[in-house]
Amino acid sequence: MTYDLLIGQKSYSSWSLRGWLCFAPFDIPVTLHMAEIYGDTFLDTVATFGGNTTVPAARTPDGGLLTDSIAIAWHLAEAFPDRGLLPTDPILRAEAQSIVAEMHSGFVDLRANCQVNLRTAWEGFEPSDAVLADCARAEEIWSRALNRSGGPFLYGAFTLADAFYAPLATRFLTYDLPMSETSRAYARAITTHPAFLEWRRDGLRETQEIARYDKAPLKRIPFPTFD
Ligand SMILES: N[C@@H](CCC(=O)N[C@@H](CS)C(=O)NCC(=O)O)C(=O)O
Repeated sequence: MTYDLLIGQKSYSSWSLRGWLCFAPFDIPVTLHMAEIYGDTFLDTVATFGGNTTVPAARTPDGGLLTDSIAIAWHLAEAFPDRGLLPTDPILRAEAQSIVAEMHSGFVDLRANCQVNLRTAWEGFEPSDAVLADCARAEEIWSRALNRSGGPFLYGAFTLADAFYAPLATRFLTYDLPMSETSRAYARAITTHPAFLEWRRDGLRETQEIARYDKAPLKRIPFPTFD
């Protein structure tokens, strides 16, 4: 009973990271397949897999095709109801689903201006007011959930909500965006989770750099690892 998941480069593909984190933290078996985002063969690889122009895409063990991260998340929550993908309390579960949906459709300025890059951090990035507004909304969502749960994740244990906010947490680190101590502790919990560490370790072995994600002339500094 193994799923197949098509992903992009691990250092850069934020939606692929979300896809992976819908499986690995919950011990759901998955075989990864690679499509190189912004590469010449990307669209052909996605089409051959059965996807629709973007990654991640997933094939279920019984032949279902899931062409969007949020469909993967909701399918797995339904298929594995006892693995803690969502909080059991109905109100918390509804709220977790709401913030996943908000992540999926929102944070446009933060996502457009601060691309995921797990290979480095940048010194001296100056966020626009629109990016800062997205940061403030993330801060609001995280602090509400973390103050209630006590952490380390939004609903205590790792859930799909954390899978969806993980790439945002890495953006705060890569671009040194303003965050409270509560959010910093959250970013630490995300980036020291074993499934994230495995993903980033593989990503650092990838040799290709995506030129459009380069923030030169900003200076490269190490991605924080909380060692
Ligand atoms: N709504 C999609 C968005 C996926 C998405 O934009 N993925 C990016 C990779 S991080 C992609 O495939 N980009 C390639 C392209 O748009 O050409 C989902 O949630 O699955």
